[in-house]
Amino acid sequence: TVTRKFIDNLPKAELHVHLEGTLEPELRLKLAQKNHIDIGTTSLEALKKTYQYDTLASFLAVYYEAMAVLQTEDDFYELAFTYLKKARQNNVRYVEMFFDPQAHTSRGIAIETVINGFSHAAQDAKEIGVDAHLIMCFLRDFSKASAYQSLIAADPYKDKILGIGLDSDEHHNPPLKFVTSFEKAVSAGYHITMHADVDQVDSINHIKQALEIIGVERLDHGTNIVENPDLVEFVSTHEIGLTSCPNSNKFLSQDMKGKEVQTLLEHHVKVSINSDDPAYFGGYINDNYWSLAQSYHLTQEQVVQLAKNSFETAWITDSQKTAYK
Ligand code: ES4
Ligand code: ZN
Repeated sequence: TVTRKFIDNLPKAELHVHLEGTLEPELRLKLAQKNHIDIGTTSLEALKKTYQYDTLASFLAVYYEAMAVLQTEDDFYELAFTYLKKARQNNVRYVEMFFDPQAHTSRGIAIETVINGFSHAAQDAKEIGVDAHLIMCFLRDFSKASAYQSLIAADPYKDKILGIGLDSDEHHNPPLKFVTSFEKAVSAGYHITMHADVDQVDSINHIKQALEIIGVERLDHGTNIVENPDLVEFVSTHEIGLTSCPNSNKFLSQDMKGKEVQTLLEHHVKVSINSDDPAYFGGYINDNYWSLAQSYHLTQEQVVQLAKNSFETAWITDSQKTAYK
């Protein structure tokens, strides 16, 4: 078995964390006061009581509502740098962070404000020993035209963005809806990944589209491929990274999907452990490793393999990788 101390000390890469999902109620309250935004209460206790969700849709409603307090470049900077300091405390040496520009542009914030704030924080993270990069996501419950516009709008900031992802509500929003934008993203030199949230309707078909037609390099969640031996074989031979998020799964599916993670490890699939939306799902990356390790009695070897997989499926070159090992 493995101790909490072992997990805490292990160097890790985090590949699946939404910056907007790191907005703690405390910072939300502080920014609401600073920006004079009415969020219905000034009490932290009362605010925390509104954090109630047990499905992807009910979670996303609270999550988008909370973002209203993010207004200025400084706000986006503070959000990201606060997360990056916590990541460093968790011994995260390398991170690729998702963000949702459409969740901000749709309420009148310029994409420049969002990207400049986040990327400035990523630059400053070097000084605290974290190598940080950005993945821009399309909201899959917005139109395909909106995704395309978002990609065009990001063009002036291309050197600040490592990859393109797809998140938000998966129901009736398959990967193929966005095939044009993802093709364009690949030709522009971006890495690509997509969410395949656990226990979603038509998930296996969505995963097939993502892997076989769009050609994603990673799948976010995606652990239910264990149902389908052909997909396990595909993901294993093509070294597709799967970013699993135990505490998120526990909230939204009442199951950490630890059995699935263990099965994937047995099949040499490069699955990793991540925090998803740590301000909403009860903890940062070490809490996620720890809850999974405890609930499923993971061995030290399994935990080390999960951390190795996080570096091996990161979008860094082999020479960069040796620096972390
Ligand atoms: C998300 Cl858990 C999850 N699924 C889909 N989209 C998201 N955005 C933030 N967290
Ligand atoms: Zn996610």
